[in-house]
Amino acid sequence: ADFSGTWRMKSSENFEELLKALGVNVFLRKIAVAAASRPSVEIKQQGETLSIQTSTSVRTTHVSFTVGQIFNETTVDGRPCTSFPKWDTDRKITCEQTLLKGEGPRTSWSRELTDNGELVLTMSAGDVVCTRVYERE
Ligand code: RET
Ligand code: NA
Repeated sequence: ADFSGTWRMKSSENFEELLKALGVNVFLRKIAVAAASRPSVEIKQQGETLSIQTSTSVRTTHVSFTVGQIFNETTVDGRPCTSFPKWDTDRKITCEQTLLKGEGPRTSWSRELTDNGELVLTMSAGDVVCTRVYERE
């Protein structure tokens, strides 16, 4: 599967609930939700190595990882963690996160390329799952 491309978000469910589950207060949540409604996502992939830049007006993240290898990133609320991405199917990567310090709900994400060429991102915190669907720009 090739995740490469520039992606535009079509739909998002439960993003605010996700931040709430992570303990982000209502003031910061509203700012984050507004910003995250118009992300720009650029993915470059070479083999099993992906580079993903997610840009919003208030926060831009860049991660680079190889599937099957532990790497450092931050949770969606900005806490440093280690992440372990694995192939779930040949079109879906799932990644469990472990906080470097402190306590919090279990977090993970997945990215899947669907049959119709969309990218589905899920982000989980405890029982809460946020689902964001992207199409190529
Ligand atoms: C935090 C808390 C502190 C204040 C702000 C935040 C903003 C987060 C944003 C996240 C966007 C995430 C996306 C993820 C994947 O698609 C860190 C929650 C402002 C804007 C777009
Ligand atoms: Na997004």
